[in-house]
Amino acid sequence: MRPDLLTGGDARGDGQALDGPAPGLPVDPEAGGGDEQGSAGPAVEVGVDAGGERFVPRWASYGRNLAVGRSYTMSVPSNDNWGAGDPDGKRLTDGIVGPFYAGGVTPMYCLGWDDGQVVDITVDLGEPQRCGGFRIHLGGGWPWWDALKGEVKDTVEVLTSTDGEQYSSAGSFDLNPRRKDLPINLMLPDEETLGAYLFDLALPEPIEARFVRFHLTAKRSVCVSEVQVLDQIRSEPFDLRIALPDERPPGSGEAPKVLTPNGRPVPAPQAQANSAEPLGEPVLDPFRISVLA
Ligand SMILES: [Ca+2]
Repeated sequence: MRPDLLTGGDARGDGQALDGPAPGLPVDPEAGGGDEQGSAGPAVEVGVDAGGERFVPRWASYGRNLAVGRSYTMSVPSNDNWGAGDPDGKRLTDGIVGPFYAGGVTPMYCLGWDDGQVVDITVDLGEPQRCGGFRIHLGGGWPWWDALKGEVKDTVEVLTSTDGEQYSSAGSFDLNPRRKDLPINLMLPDEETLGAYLFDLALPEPIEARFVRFHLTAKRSVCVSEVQVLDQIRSEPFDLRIALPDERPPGSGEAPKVLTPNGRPVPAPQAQANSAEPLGEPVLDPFRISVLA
């Protein structure tokens, strides 16, 4: 079992509780989960922080792409499914990355390979360079597997070499990242799926390499629009610092605000004035007004 499943709760961040009630929610004795004697198990008090390590998102930044414009070889040529192909032999390092969405025009930016094919894409950086990480934009083809649902079965390993003869592994891409693993500065498609993505593989410390090989094993009709070699990939804690309405700095003179039902903060006096008009129905929870105003 993956370690993050052991924590229970909504570890994927996708709203699907994995096991048992979410922390802080009351336990329903009729819903099972008790011991063999039929008791309901330990009760969870409503509104009490169940504790645990606070999750802080991370902000990713990417260094210089050492592979852009560089030549590459492929052990298996691209197919031409849905407009895929590589007529000039430049598409994988032309700096153009395909959409974060499968289908539509995506294959037209890509090279394609079919289920069962194993291809080595080897980029020549021209001279030995310090490499801090790698990226590959990959997706369907068909089917349109959603990486966020853990559906991707393709694999991509990176191997590097200084002489073009002896290669050693630099690790494999995680092609099924969890929501918590995605950088906070990524904007997902509206459906919040990842049918295609510019996956990254950051190294714990830079390595010296001239040749970088992406060893792809296709488990479907897969599309790849770009491979990248970065001099660095940084991932730093980034707290969104969403302030609750009652968290005004003391003495700041900032007007108290309340949240509308759709989450927009508005000045409390304005909200109270608006709540009686035009239909006479309050737009705010009276409890919040009385506490926060
Ligand atoms: Ca490209």
